[in-house]
Amino acid sequence: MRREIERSPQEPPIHDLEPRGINRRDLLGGVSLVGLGAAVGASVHLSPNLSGPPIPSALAQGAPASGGAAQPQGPQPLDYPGKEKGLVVLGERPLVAETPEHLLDDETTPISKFFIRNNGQIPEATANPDAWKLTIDGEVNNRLELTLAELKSRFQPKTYRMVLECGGNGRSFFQPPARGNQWTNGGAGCAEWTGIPLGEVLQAAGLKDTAKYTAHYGADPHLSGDPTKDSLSRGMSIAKAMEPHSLIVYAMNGEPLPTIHGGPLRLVIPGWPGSLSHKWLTRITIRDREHDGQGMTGTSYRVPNTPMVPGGKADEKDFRILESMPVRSIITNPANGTRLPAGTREVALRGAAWAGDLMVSRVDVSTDAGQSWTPATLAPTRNRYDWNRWMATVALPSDGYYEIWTRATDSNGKMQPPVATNWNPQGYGGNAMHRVAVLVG
Ligand SMILES: Nc1nc2c(c(=O)[nH]1)N[C@H]1C(S)=C(S)[C@@H](COP(=O)(O)O)O[C@H]1N2
Ligand SMILES: [Mo]
Repeated sequence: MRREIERSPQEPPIHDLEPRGINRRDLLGGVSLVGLGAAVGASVHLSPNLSGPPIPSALAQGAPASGGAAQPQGPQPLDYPGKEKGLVVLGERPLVAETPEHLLDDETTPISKFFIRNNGQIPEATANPDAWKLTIDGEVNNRLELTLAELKSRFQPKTYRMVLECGGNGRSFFQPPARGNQWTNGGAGCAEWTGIPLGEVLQAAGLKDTAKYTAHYGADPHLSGDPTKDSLSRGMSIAKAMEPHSLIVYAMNGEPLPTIHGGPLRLVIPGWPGSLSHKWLTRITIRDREHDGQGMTGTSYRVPNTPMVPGGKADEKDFRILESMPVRSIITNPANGTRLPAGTREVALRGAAWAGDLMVSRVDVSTDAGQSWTPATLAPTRNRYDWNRWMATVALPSDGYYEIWTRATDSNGKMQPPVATNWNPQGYGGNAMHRVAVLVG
């Protein structure tokens, strides 16, 4: 049986997933708003006829218990050293946790709020990070074996703030549900990554004419413990590997890369699915053809060339590898379910937007389900692959219930759809417009 890379064995079968509209994330909103004002109360319910963006009908059921154990169906808050409890566990073995949108309100995502995605076991922290070894082999003239210390001394480090986004981000918006971790929009974060451009290291190894594709290997044991199996082994075109922002990273937000994020050494391949950003990196083999490691075949990280019937049968021959991630914007403040004082007549919104390999050309917000739109102001990015923070103010003509929507458009003119489109078996590219509900009064 083929393993499905984005689905952890511990996840409930599809038919156990929460019904549409009762979204873990909304339940979370209900418990996490203590500092922001009361959650929207029992009067709130929402149109159930739109699949996709989160809708806070769950809030109408009252505040859920905060203890995950007491409420097995509710959101499971993460309990992990150095991580905020507000992160939501999507899977325990392997450990997967997402960041609710309102916790992505920092310009640079702190390590404590950064999402976690594993396919295998988490390796033990290494006692001597500088002695960590990376091998570059395959279609190269000089096989390289470099310690982290040598890597740092031989090459010029670069620091960029860049979005890392799981290929399955937004998967929960698909209808019928797609296989895998049910990410809302929280399988993404934007951190400052410090490392050595991968292209410079490949240049030092000397790429042969036959060099076509990378293959990534790391130190995380397979869940089964079987040493002959890789938890994950993905790869990319040489062209992507040679981009100046494709980094071999050893520091995150100015700190040594934490073990949970792949420390002491990982790849960060911005714009493309997070699975290319290999953690606990030990070896990159250059191949003369497309890599066929764990996570490269079948429908893993692949999307159909022609639109398929939602829930239908896939013809794997008609699939291509997912490369650049689609455009996405999120509202990071106010949080979904925020109650504003009676008489409030406008609300200042903050958010973030990004677009894979492309730029964000605009972000618009709506309080009338998309009948009219107000442009947001985009803050400049620091460097390519950084996200755009954005701001907007919208009028709230009376007290009562509002849904605020955001949509971004990329530099090719492609806009987020109101619902997740292009259904595919493993749920990639679910970039439906993000919505939050607020109650005035
Ligand atoms: N070695 C290894 N690297 C890995 C993974 C993994 O399971 N093993 N998961 C990948 C996936 S699917 C994602 S989305 C990112 C998540 O990185 P993070 O946990 O630092 O947020 O790591 C990638 N790198
Ligand atoms: Mo991922």
